[in-house]
Amino acid sequence: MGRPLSPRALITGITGQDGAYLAELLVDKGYEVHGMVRRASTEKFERIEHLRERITLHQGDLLDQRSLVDAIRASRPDEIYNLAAMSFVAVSWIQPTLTAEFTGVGVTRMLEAMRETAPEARFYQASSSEMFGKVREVPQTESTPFYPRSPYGVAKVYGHHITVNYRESYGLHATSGILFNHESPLRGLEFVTRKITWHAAAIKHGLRDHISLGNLDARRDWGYAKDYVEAMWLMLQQDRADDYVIATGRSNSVRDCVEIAFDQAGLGSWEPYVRLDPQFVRPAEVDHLIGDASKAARELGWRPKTSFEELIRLMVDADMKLLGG
Ligand code: NAP
Ligand code: F7E
Repeated sequence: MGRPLSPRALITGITGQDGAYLAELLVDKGYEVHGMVRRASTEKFERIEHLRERITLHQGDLLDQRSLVDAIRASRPDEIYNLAAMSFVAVSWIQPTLTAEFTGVGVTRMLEAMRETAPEARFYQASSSEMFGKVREVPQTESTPFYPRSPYGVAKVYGHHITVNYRESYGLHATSGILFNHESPLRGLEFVTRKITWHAAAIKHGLRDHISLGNLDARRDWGYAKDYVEAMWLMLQQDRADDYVIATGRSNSVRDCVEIAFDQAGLGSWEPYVRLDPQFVRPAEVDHLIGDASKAARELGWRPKTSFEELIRLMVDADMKLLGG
């Protein structure tokens, strides 16, 4: 059966960084885009404000099966992108069981809702390089064994395996994208790259006089979120559901990020502004996270377009503009 000319997509987590970029990409591609949002006393839809007239929102929560079934029934999606999760690793030690519910069991709830109401749809699960944790090999591929090092990583391993299990048990078109860190001007302020670019801009504008950070030697394989949502879409255009690693294949340290950001903000040397604070050091750290995305290059034709340095510089520029009024 051919793909519909004007397909419908449902995005959970549409108010997040990736949800916003993916919604934009799908709207541009002519999709009818639906998003699932959870109720809050104050709406926080800033990232999708510019798209509000062109998307349809449905109330729902990963903890509430009824709402997931209703969101799928109402949107009748050809593609479901399950991006919703408690995504901040540091908080997963503070709320470990809630993280398991959202980030782990929430995936089963979504798959069950899809099996019941839209079994022909294609499903994307937002898996993570955090599943590799204490890495078993470098670089990591789709066949590298998992060794998660945080409650978040453990929950994502569950979400990954249940996606594969539903694919094999019920023949669902269910794909797991194993994405390494990806950042942007829409990144939450608690994540280290955005924390650094925002503070560099704030210091330059005289709004702050320092930034407190944890482990400056921590390294990650960081890419640009806009490049990565394209990979999500490409995965669901394949006839066969599968697993794909998405990464740049290069790693940089938090220190490298600080150096580039402070240079871009025109602050010169960063040392006088950076304080080390143990509250930002994790109970367990992950080392040597470097992804090998050659399967995605071969089968999807996907390659990262934006280097780490370009990414941090564009994030600083965006924060300079944001704070400069
Ligand atoms: P994000 O900015 O933190 O967005 C998370 C989204 O999930 C938000 O829209 C949030 O809604 C929603 N959400 C959280 N709990 C929910 C619940 N119980 N019910 C319904 N919605 C809920 O995350 P992101 O960076 O865009 O990441 C998207 C996904 O990819 C996540 O699953 C993340 O774990 C995964 N991932 C991210 C990266 C990365 O580097 N960014 C790498 C690998 C995997 P509110 O706005 O209401 O809070
Ligand atoms: O930390 C170190 C910290 O919080 C990166 C999520 O999107 O990517 C993200 O998880 C590194 C860590 O991201 C601070 O110890 C130092 O080593 O930006 P982060 P993360 O934990 O890698 C993965 C792939 C996901 O799936 C997640 O959803 O930076 N670090 N000092 C710090 N980190 C923070 N947040 N704050 C600091 O002050």
